[in-house]
Amino acid sequence: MKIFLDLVQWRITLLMGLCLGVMIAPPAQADDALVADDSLLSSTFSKVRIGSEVKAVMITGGGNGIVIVDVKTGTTLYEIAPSNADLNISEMQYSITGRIAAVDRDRDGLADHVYVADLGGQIFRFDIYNGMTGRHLVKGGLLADFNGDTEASNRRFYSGPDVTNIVTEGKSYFVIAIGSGFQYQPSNTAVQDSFYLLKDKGVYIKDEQGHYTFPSTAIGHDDLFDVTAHQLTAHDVGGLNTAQASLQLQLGWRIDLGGSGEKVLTVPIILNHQIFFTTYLPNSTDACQSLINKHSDCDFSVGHARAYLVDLLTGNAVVDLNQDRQTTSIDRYTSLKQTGMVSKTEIVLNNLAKPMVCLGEQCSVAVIEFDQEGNEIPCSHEFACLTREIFGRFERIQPQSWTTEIERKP
Ligand SMILES: [Ca+2]
Ligand SMILES: [Ca+2]
Repeated sequence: MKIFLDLVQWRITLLMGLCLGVMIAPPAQADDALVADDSLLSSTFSKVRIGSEVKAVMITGGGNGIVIVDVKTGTTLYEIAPSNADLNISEMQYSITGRIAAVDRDRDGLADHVYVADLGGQIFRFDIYNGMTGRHLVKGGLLADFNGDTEASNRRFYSGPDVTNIVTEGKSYFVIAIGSGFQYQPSNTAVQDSFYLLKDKGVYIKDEQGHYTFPSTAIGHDDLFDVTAHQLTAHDVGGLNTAQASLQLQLGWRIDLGGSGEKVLTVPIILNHQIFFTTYLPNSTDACQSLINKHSDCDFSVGHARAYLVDLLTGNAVVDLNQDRQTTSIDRYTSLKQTGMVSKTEIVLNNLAKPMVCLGEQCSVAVIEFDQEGNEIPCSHEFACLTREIFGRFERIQPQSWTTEIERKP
């Protein structure tokens, strides 16, 4: 996925996708802008302070571990691995190929938390204690493990998470949005893949040593509230209250993807308290078999894609996409016209009056438009209905306050 936001005073270029890097550069640093290419893979760029020295760093997945590299000298400053590293984490037994999300929680330009996901369906958080030196610079551990013991639950994260800070009703926590999918077997239908929204409260709770805390055991697939059936729209008040209470108590929600072999292969985007993500669905065996029976070719490698837009806190559909006057689970997504995987997702914001969202060859306006009399112009088709909700009434997004990793309630 790519987002471009070009403003006179300010520039963000955010490049995400199967191979990705992230650069967020205010104008003073624009000349140092790092351009993402395939070689950057899971890398993210930030700054850390070691002792009194501020260093520009690349944080990158290397095999089963992570290294923090000084971008000026190429020196490895810190290594996290299963063993023989500055920080040893025994659970790091799987490759890290997806985006690494770095969060600067106090906006001082220094990264404070780093989230990574691996091919074993695990999610880790690492906390950077800026100003410390040696092994004390980073602490961290396992947050969640969404991989089970069966073929159906063998979930993997090839692409990384998006992370944001939630401040609501006096409660503060981070949320991590991520979807699972076996990228190297796109036609696989044996795994039940899911989309997850995980709450991380440990970034607001410190232990007696002053360190951020972790769950005593990793959060699992069944620990999250299953919103697949869209119970949060129940018409009976009792059912609705029960569902809302359960959601409040649990450490997040999950949607078990409903299409045969449906999987997430790209990084989601959290924006405007919604999550925008795409899925890939392979051609089904049945569909192929019927073609083969008719002596036609069937290419298993070409499936199709869906675009989802869901509410950040509930996983619910945000708009009645198919316009049948009820908002249900199928209003979460629209099927894209293109066949195959979405390799390139773009939100193009270089025209502030009319930003566009493009998924593959399909483009549509990303804001709600009004006619000259101030009446809302209705959306014309499902994809248009979905994309225009991404920014809604665009002026609510204040460029100076918006970053991809931190989102606060207006
Ligand atoms: Ca910071
Ligand atoms: Ca509907």
